[in-house]
Amino acid sequence: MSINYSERIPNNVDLATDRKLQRALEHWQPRFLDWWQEQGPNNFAANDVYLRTAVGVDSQGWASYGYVRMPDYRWGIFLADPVADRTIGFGDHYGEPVWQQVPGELRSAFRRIIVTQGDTEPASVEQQHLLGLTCPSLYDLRNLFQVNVEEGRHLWAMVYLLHGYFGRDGREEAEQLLARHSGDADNPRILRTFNEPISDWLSFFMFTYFTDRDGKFQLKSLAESGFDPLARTCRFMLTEEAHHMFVGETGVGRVIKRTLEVMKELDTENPEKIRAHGAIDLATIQRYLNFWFTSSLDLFGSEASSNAASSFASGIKGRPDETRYEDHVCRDATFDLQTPDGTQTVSLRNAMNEVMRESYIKDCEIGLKRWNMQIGRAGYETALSLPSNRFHRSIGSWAGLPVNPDGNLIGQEEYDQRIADWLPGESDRTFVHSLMQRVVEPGKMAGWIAPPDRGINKLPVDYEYVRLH
Ligand code: BYC
Ligand code: FE
Ligand code: FE
Repeated sequence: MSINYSERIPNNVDLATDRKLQRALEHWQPRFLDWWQEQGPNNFAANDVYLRTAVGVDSQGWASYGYVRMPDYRWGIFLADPVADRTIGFGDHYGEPVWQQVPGELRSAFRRIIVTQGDTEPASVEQQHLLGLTCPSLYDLRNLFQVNVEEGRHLWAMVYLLHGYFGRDGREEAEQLLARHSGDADNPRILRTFNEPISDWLSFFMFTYFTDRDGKFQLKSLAESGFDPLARTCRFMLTEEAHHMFVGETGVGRVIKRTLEVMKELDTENPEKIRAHGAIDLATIQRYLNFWFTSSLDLFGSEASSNAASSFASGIKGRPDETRYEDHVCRDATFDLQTPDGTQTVSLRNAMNEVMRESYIKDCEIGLKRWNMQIGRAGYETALSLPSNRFHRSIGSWAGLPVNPDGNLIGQEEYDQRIADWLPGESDRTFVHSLMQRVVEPGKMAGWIAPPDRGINKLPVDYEYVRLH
């Protein structure tokens, strides 16, 4: 299905044939733009940015590239093409035809999950609101904005479902998605990670590597949903998501590359000397990694969860890549959870959050392997690692416990003494912030990050990705 760009809201859902829905969304559109203006990258509203915009939903050639001023970006509603005769792939309704409407008894559960998903999208734009002012290069500035406009579009994706399938309740939720704000003391975003500040680019790269990857896994599990419009929306969102994680993986990789260059040049592994030379020592990179990885682990919810069990049973949310599993019903299967009180055997359905978290962790390992190969090739033995999934948790059975990065319970006193080695502290943040100086000459990079291997869409690295004048 091709995308209609002649309408106020670009879409491939035949919006023009549903006047009521179209009017409701056209009413929401200026509120979205006001929100973007206030909470988005508003210092750059007048600049041309070299962005990709979705023009179709095929995997081949789905995007077109060109200069756009961000407030003029064509945010729209794009669903992946329907799969003929699709059936529900998991849970109690396994094998039944998918739903084109939300079953009445599942309304509030679906609404809750769509709202939670929708809440994260504008939250991330808010978190990254000021980053453009300290960009390490025009290339990175453009990537930040690409991620921002697409997270804005992901909000549209969820608002379309709320308006289209949840009536007045859905419209009210859509308003609330613009009213909550990241870090707001009175009206914060729903999930903790989306209230954490992202005020430096190392955090941005860690966030796009680890937290956007939670997005990938949550979207994959919603792409299995029995509610077909949700599944199709999420399938297309995943196409966009790949670039966000690319920004994270290559961003962290380039920071490491620059650090290794400085280590070679000075012939030292001494963090102070590396810092004095304007690069970020590997121990600091590890601490940032520890923070964003563990915060993102919390986004999967508790290990044992009755919400997760009923989402799976009722066909709301499957496992990422559900087809790879043999048993799609999981009525009798069990799962052994490692809790602070020892091994606890629970029903597999109740452990679905943990199943997802495990596949997420495996996916996280891939980038770590690549980064460690870089370090190894440079002749150093230091390796970055993912801390234990029990470390620094705020959700689930390990929440708030003094656990070290190896996963062992230790005394609270020792934990408090060692925490500065494991998580970014005041002095780390002050140092990293001191490096955040804006570099905007085409092709130039800040001193703490190596240039990318290649530019965007086959253009050179020194292309003027954002026109600042
Ligand atoms: N922070 O049974 P439980 C993305 C709450 S990222 C605060 O353990 P459940 C993106 C939970 O809400 C993908 N609260 O968990 C990335 C519940 O509260 P209520 C986002 C939390 O329900 C980067 C209570 O604890 N998408 O797209 O099985 C940039 C008990 O819950 C947290 C989704 O998350 C937390 N970390 O699962 C841009 C998908 N964790 O209801 C975008 C939709 C749990 O009792 N969401 N709680 O008041 C879901 O599927 C589920 O809501 C969750 C939680 C997986 C988040
Ligand atoms: Fe998103
Ligand atoms: Fe994303």
